[in-house]
Amino acid sequence: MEVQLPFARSSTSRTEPSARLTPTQLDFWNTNGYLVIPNALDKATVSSLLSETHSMLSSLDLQDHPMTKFSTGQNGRAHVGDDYFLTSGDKIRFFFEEDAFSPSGTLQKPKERAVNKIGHYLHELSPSFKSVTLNERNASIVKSLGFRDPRCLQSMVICKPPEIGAAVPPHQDSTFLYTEPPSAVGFWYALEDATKENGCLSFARGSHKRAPVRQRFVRLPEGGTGFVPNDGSKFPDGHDGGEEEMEEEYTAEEAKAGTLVIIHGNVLHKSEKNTSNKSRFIYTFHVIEQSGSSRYDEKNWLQPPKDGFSRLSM
Ligand SMILES: O=C(O)CCC(=O)C(=O)O
Repeated sequence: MEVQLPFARSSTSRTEPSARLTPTQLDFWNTNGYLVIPNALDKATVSSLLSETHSMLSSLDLQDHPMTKFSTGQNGRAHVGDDYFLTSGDKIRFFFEEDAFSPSGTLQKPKERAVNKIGHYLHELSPSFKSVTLNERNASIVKSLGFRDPRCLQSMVICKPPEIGAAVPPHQDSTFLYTEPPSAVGFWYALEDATKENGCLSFARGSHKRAPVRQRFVRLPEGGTGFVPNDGSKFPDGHDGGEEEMEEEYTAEEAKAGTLVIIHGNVLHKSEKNTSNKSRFIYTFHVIEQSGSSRYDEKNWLQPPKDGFSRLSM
């Protein structure tokens, strides 16, 4: 469901107005664990991010690429966890769709239609992605959600190419980006229309209040990555009170290009395979709390770059 209200603008900056969420938006967020904000990016910005994405894809050199596929670990396959992935936190790297390859391992799609995602440091290394990430407006949004020192720790373009763009199974972002206590929030910007046909997001509404973060996705001592039980806090406030097992129902949220979806780290969400002939490019980045007692540890698959995670604003 779209919450159509515009951001509440403050007059602190002429060039980049800050944007607190309105009471109606906050109410939707608190009830459902996500928020859809149409027209958050104007057409010119969307078009410049898309052309930057196309130019990154065309500059991808297959000769010296390890052909790492992005696997979410379904159907008995290992989750992606090679060195190319583990050291991508301060680089721009390309991860392929599993279905872009023949059974014998040959790439059978043009590279522009074979990449699953590009990550994970666009927010520092690409000026156009940096400017839509590290800014006062995004800082104001997360400050209205209670953040004190919000830091961006990863960013990516998810391409979901036509016909083969893989499904993303139900998950909680705090499984992958764990802080003690959990604090992750995702920003997801549609760069093209996301529809049921090309794999828009779906949410188990309200699951952020009942679904504990039971697992963490970590670097394994023997190498690679895997899921381990979470022995820390399972909800953001550190109180494990809301646990409730239930069969979840998912609500699809179609989103026009330029729409922002904000995602709570505990909310269960997913997207289906793109079986259509249209791509579904989106840009997403994640924010964690870094102030005071919030802790980010060395078990996380993603480790901070040498200067630490990026401040959302000065
Ligand atoms: O864009 C998608 O299909 C999934 C994105 C997602 O679930 C995430 O970034 O947490």
